Amino acid sequence: MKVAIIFGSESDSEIMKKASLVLKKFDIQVKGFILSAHRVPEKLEETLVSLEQENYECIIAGAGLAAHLPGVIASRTVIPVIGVPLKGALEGLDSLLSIVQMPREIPVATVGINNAHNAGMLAVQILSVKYPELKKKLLDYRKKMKEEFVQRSVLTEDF
Ligand code: RP5
Repeated sequence: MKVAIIFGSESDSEIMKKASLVLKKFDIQVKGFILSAHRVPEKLEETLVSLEQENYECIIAGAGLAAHLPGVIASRTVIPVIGVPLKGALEGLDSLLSIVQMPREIPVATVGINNAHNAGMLAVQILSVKYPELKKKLLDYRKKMKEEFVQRSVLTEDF
């Protein structure tokens, strides 16, 4: 089980790390790359070819501002791409719209602004269709999450 995480700048690392933490919790192999569709397009292209050859099953791509990176990646591979809009300006609305509004034929699944955690969760769900042991872990995780939520739902008297 292998997922690649690609983002446009070192300044995206802190947020994108959250996707990696989720994937590692589910014992998914993660490889991260700082690559940019406008700064190093050739290097991006080479990397996508090797991800295809190495049978990566999902790509999480984070970008801010004119966030074309996830769309460019999706145009060069049929590995499913999950885009993470990062908040660089305009509260992140610019990157959210750039990523979610992909024209017909080349989709990018898009999570909320800065929500790299959910990108990790969605990648786990995508892979769980193929791997029964991962599906079991995911169901156990959901069950635990639900139990913990219920435990916290009764507020103390001093609230
Ligand atoms: C995008 O531009 C990156 O994804 C980053 O979010 C934003 C700013 O990049 P830096 O100027 O910090 O390198 O390409």
